[in-house]
Amino acid sequence: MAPAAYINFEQYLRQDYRGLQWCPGCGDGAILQAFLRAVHELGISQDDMAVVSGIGCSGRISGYIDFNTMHTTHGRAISFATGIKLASPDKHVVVFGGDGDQTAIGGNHFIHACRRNINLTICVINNNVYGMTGGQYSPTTPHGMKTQTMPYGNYDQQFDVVNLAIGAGATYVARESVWKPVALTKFFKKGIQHNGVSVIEVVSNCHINLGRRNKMKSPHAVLDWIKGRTVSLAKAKNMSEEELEGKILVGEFVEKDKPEFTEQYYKLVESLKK
Ligand SMILES: Cc1ncc(C[n+]2csc(CCOP(=O)(O)OP(=O)(O)O)c2C)c(N)n1
Ligand code: SF4
Ligand SMILES: [Mg+2]
Repeated sequence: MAPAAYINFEQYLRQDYRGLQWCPGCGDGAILQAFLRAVHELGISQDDMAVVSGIGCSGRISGYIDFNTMHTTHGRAISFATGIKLASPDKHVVVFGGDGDQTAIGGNHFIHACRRNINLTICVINNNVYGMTGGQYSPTTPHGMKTQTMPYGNYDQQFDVVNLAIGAGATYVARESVWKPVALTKFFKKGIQHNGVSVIEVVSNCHINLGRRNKMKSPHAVLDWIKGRTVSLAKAKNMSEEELEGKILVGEFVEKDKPEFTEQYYKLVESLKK
C-alpha cells in the first residue's frame, strides 16, 4: 500500500494550547491524526465543522484542534452535539468520547442518537477502561482482565459497541483499531459524509491504566494484543464460532438510508409556516 501523503497538520492544531497531555504511545494521537487526514482529504473547512467531546483522555481531542469545539461534561457530548446540529444543520458535527463516556454514563444518549438517526459522526474510542481516572473497569473491559476496581479479574460481562449501535438503529457503523490508520481515515470520511448517524468504534490502547495491570506495560504490548484479536469481516466469514471466540470483528457493518432527524424537524417547521 502506498504511504499516506504528507499533510502539515499544524493548520488544524491550536498553537497556543497548553501542550499535549496524552501519555507517550497513547492511541488517541493516531486517532486524531486519522481524523484530521479525513477532514483534510474531504476539503472541509475548519469553520464548517463542530467537534464535541466529553471528559476522558479521549475527550481532550476537542481542546487540541482549531475547529468549532466544545469540551463538555462526562457522558453528555451527544446531547450538546444534538443541540449544535439542530441549531446549525449545515455544520458537520463530530463527537469524540471514550468507552466510559459513551457506553456507561452517556449510554442513554448514545442509543437514542442511534435510534433517531441524527446526522452526527460519533467516534467511540474504546480502550476498554476509564483511562483518565486511573483505570476503573468500564462496560467494555474484557471478562477476566484486571483493573483498579476489578483487581482479581473482571467478572462482569461486556457491551459490544457495534452490536449496541446496530441494535439501536444506527445507519452507518464501522469498527477498526489504531493499528489501521488508513482504514480509520476511510471510515471517518464515510461517516462524515453519511446523512444520518454514524458510529465509528476505534479499538485503542491504554497501556498505562489497563496494560500495566495485565502484563502489557508498553504501548506495543497492548497493540500486539489488539492486533492478535482483530479479524476482518471478510476473513470472519470463513471462521467457525469457536475460532471467533474472543475476537474483535473489524470493517463496515452497516450503511443504509433512513430519514434523518434534523431534516424531518425542519420539514415540519416549514410545513407549519404554510
Ligand atoms: C459526571 C462525572 N462523573 C464522573 C467523572 C469522572 N470521570 C472523568 S473521565 C471518566 C472516565 C473516562 O473513561 P473513558 O470515557 O473511557 O475515557 P478515557 O479516559 O478512557 O479516554 C470519569 C469517570 C466526571 N468527570 N464527571
Ligand atoms: S491514561 Fe491511558 S488513555 Fe489516558 S493518555 Fe494515558 S495511555 Fe492514553
Ligand atoms: Mg476508556
